[in-house]
Amino acid sequence: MSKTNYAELTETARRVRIDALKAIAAAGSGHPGGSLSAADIITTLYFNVMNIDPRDPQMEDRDKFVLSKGHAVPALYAALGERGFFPVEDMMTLRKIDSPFQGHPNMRKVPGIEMSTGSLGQGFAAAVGMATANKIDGKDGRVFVLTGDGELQEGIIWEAAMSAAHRKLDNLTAVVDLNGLQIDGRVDDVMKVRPVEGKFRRFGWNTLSVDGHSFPELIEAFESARHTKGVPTVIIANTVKGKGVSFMEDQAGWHGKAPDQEQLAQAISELGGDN
Ligand SMILES: Cc1ncc(C[n+]2csc(CCOP(=O)(O)OP(=O)(O)O)c2C)c(N)n1
Ligand SMILES: [Mg+2]
Repeated sequence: MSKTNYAELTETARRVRIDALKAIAAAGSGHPGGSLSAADIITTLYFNVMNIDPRDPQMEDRDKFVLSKGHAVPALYAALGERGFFPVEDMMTLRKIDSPFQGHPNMRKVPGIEMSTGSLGQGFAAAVGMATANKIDGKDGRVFVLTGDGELQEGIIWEAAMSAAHRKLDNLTAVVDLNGLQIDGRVDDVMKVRPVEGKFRRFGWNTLSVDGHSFPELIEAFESARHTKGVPTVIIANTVKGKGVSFMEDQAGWHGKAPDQEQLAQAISELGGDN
């Protein structure tokens, strides 16, 4: 894919959203809201930014992505499948007993998954460790980590953030999926985490703020992060939970609920059809 083929990225993200929703509907459980809000960020990483090879998932010096908000894994399975790590149909066994495609990512079961996550906050800290290891080992690979805004309420995030700045981890780029909602309501009501950008800046990070559904803005931010030396970068991605499906958008009720067949059909039609 050429660096600026936004139409192709849009089409890929459309398929990622549909794959994710189909798998969640087939499972009868899962997390559509956070999968849809992260779909454009994850698509940008896997189809534009990251140095990876689906034929060689363990490639030396590859870039690594950690989905710290592990519940959004349907979007990650879909991106990995669309990118060629495995046939996309395989992920339709989501959450079934004995399937490698469980409701949270398992690095021992699915090619392309770099870290097992699900307990919020831990993936972020693991990514700081992975970026530290690359520095110590002199490896070129970069580390990317995606966290939710509700997830920022976890204390481990801020210890790891402090450590990343202290260690000058300019090979680490974090993205915050700032959709304003968590499991059961607005982040502002449960426990306010704003101002997110100001907090990270005070913790010594380079900060950028983008529309998390704009491929040009995301690509420019990742490029700017790559060229920022001596400090880690966080990209605050302003997103809509449930993005792309009218009845799921900005609704906490769609955090962890599967669509039924009728709702799935409507969602797929709103996303432009199953092709
Ligand atoms: C340590 C921990 N506490 C609680 C949960 C349960 N949980 C799963 S998702 C979620 C809300 C996360 O909200 P946010 O990070 O904003 O994710 P998003 O809106 O992107 O789905 C919670 C509390 C968890 N997975 N881990
Ligand atoms: Mg959120």
